[in-house]
Amino acid sequence: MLTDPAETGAVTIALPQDVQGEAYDYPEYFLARRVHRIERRPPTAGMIADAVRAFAGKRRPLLILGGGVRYSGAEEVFRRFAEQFNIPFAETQAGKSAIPWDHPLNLGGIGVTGGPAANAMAAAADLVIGVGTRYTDFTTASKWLFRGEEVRFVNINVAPFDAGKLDGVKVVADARAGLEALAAALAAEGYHSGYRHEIADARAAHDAEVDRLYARQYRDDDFVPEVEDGLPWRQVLSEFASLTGSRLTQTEVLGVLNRTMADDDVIVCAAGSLPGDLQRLWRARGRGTYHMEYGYSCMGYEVNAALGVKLAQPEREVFALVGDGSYLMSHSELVTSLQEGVKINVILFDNMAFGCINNLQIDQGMTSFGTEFRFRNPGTGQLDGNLMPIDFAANAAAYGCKTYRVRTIGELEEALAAVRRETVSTLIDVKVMPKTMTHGYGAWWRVGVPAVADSPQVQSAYRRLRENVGQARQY
Ligand SMILES: Cc1ncc(C[n+]2csc(CCOP(=O)(O)OP(=O)(O)O)c2C)c(N)n1
Ligand SMILES: [Mg+2]
Repeated sequence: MLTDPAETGAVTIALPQDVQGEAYDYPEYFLARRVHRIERRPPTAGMIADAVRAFAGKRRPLLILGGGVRYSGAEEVFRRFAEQFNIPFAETQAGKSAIPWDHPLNLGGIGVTGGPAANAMAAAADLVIGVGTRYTDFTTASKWLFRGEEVRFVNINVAPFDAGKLDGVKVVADARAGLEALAAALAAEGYHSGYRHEIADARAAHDAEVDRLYARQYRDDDFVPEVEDGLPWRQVLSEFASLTGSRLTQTEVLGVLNRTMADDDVIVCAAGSLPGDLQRLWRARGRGTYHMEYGYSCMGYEVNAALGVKLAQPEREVFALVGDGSYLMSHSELVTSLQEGVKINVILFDNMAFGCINNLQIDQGMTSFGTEFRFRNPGTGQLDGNLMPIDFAANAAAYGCKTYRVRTIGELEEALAAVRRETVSTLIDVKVMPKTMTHGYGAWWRVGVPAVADSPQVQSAYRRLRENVGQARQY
């Protein structure tokens, strides 16, 4: 099964302790050498004919570049397909960095954590061609994103389960083989999209937004954070600034990282507000330089996976981008990296919060509850005391890492230059202001909200939920 591209994946083998000590005489043939050929599954003529029919009369097609494009080594074929028929493409988390950000057809990230270009084009698309995508809840904005009256789907995927999603035309095939066959058939039909200036316009709007966010700086008097919600953020930001001495915004820090990293440096990330910010803002230049765990968005993956990436690609500089919450959940392989002499770099974004969950709970009608890292207040008995400062640099230094404390852009630039010269693992403890991550762009995410509640805010969040569910596709 693991040699099947559709079924492959991580495996856990759990043996009871007593079984591990037992002996068993396996027949020799069981251990005989076997060669498993990993074939590129070709599409059938019938599948391609169905797919070509779905293109008929479609003027506003949109490609989705999923992780399968990378796993199949289909990057170049995908790029040529897009260029040949003038079809823009949107990136999923797993697909990002297959094709550089500045390709004229690249619209950037799509979905709940996507940006303005891809989401606007998705809303207007009349045909979506998903290549190697699982159409997760995030990519489809809980099936709400694609709202063109006539929109249909063509899905190239080795997994039949995924190929059938959104009532699509199923091209159950390897991404590269499927795209090659479809390109030949579409060329024979003389297909071409109907776009004129729309792609360049959408890209320009997206780029301007990224530039704006990379330049976002805090000012004491008139600053309004990107996530302007019901948290008393004015108070929280000034408390944060006086406690840490930092006035850095998360998006300006990402701008500096993007500008200073080498084209083949790898970034690793998984959970918190960073995946959304990175899918929207990260300008990936080198192929395979963006490694995001977004199957489960599992907190604690970042530091540990960075070690795995470094073992696989020792010639590259590897950076784990991790929130304070995720770092606290698990970072134990930092110690392993020191033990093994395998250098990784951790860039820790400390906003003293489960920031994205704080945003989410307030957006769903709650007040801030247990998601800011605050001391328990003896007066109220609640977790609403002062913010709890943690010296993460001291924590990693105790293990033996080289560490840096960052509160200004100057300190950040110095630290980024310094870590490249190090041979041991490093940690940069960057204090970033709460609420300065990006917000959403023309997407929605289905989150459970109580149907019955006293709070008018929760009642209205529930009404919004029902409205959006009503607009989403059923299947
Ligand atoms: C193992 C695990 N538990 C819980 C969650 C739900 N969750 C997603 S992000 C998050 C908080 C992340 O906080 P932090 O790492 O500080 O990132 P921030 O949102 O502040 O940027 C939680 C609890 C998860 N994704 N994975
Ligand atoms: Mg945090």
